[in-house]
Amino acid sequence: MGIRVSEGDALIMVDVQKDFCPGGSLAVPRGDEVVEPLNRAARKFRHVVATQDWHPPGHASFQESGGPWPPHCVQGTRGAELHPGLDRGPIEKLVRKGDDPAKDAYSGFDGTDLAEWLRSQGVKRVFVGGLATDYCVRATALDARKEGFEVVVLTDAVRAVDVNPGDGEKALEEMREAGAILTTTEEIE
Ligand code: VGL
Ligand code: ZN
Repeated sequence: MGIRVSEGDALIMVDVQKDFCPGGSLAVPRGDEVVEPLNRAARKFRHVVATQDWHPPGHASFQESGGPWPPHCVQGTRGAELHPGLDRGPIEKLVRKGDDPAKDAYSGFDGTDLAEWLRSQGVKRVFVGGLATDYCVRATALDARKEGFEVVVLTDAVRAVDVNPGDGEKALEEMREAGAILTTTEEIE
């Protein structure tokens, strides 16, 4: 019943950054728990992408600028670094987004060359994990569908902010309705 990973597949590890993990400025509850399943999954893929939320100081999404979030993932700061436990070896491409001071970009496809790059590598299907289920994972998975990729969401390798209880579950349901397959890293081989 497993899903077999092949050449035309890519793993997208969304925003596994210090600021989104316990101790960070926008900590996702148990956010660090995505690291181990993502490291295990990454070994199976020919293509691994890591996205980074990458905001200039005073970004529009920060509360000081009238946005919803505390300052986080400011370009060049420790908090914007990938979680130290995340294996760098398998990462083939780093995608930074959210660098326009005036607008937020939750999706790894928003304002980046990710779709073109994936197509140039012959990728047809993307597996998505990381942080946070209800924001950047959701937006990245939905955009991947819009860009014509098959999408598999790794539910054991995502964690939600859950500003409102149930947001994470609702986001998973939305991704499923958009055609994403929900599975776990245990099911891929
Ligand atoms: C994210 C809130 C603000 C995320 C990024 O990576 O899910 N959430 N910026
Ligand atoms: Zn952000």
